[in-house]
Amino acid sequence: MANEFPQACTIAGSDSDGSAGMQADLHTFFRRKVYGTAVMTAAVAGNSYGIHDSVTLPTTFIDQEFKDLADDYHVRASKTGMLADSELIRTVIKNYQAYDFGPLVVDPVITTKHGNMLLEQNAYKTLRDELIPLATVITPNFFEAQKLAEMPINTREDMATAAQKLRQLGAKSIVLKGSHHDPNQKTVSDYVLLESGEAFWMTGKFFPTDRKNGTGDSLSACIAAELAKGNSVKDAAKIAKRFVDIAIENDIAVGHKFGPINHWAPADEL
Ligand code: PXL
Repeated sequence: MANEFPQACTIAGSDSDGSAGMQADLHTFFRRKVYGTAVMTAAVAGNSYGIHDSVTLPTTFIDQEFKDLADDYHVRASKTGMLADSELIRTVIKNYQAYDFGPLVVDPVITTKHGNMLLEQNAYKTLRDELIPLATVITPNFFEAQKLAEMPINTREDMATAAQKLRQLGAKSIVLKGSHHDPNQKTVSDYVLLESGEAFWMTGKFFPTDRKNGTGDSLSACIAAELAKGNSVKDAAKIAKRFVDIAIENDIAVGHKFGPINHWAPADEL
């Protein structure tokens, strides 16, 4: 279709407080001027204090969500977030293989920032062995990278080694998010390993704020949005890092504890 508007899809869980999950992804798509669609896999009830309940959607319903989008929309890039268990991961894989949903950004969500489980205990093996091989890009955080690469990460060299291991799992490119656990650190460095073998660091300021919910979701959603617009993985990763940094830096007062990042922050020129 001539002049078709870029469309992206988040395949993820709904988070009732809007800070993370599907809602953060849709905020990001909107902010990056991409039309956002969503295949809902699960839903959590929570707020800025934590998550208090969750449900998964029936796999037949997820099949229908995929079918309806494929029948009408032109999804040019997609991302996965919370997939809850092995059955849901396999449902998503089956549908992703049946339809053209563009390049896939896999955010290998295992827990929330504050330790609530978003993936059943052993399902990370399904994620690692079955979904990651389909990924155009994976965006593990520090904890997820150590779990998936099966090694501790303490140094910059460890991050580079872990990224190589993650690529051996079959993901084409890796955006490995750096540690931000030291309240005295001044910067956070993410490591990017591209399909070509090119690797580089992305360093941003460390912001000591509690309003960081949805950072990982928004980073991976921003990469998917940029891919939907035709940008390279390299440019998409750089834009996404700046986008979330600006959204963390310009915090908004929403919720009383671990609040959301600010998707309205001035980030038009990236
Ligand atoms: O940020 C990870 C995440 C992903 N998906 C859902 C979530 C969260 C964190 O709270 O609630 C649905």
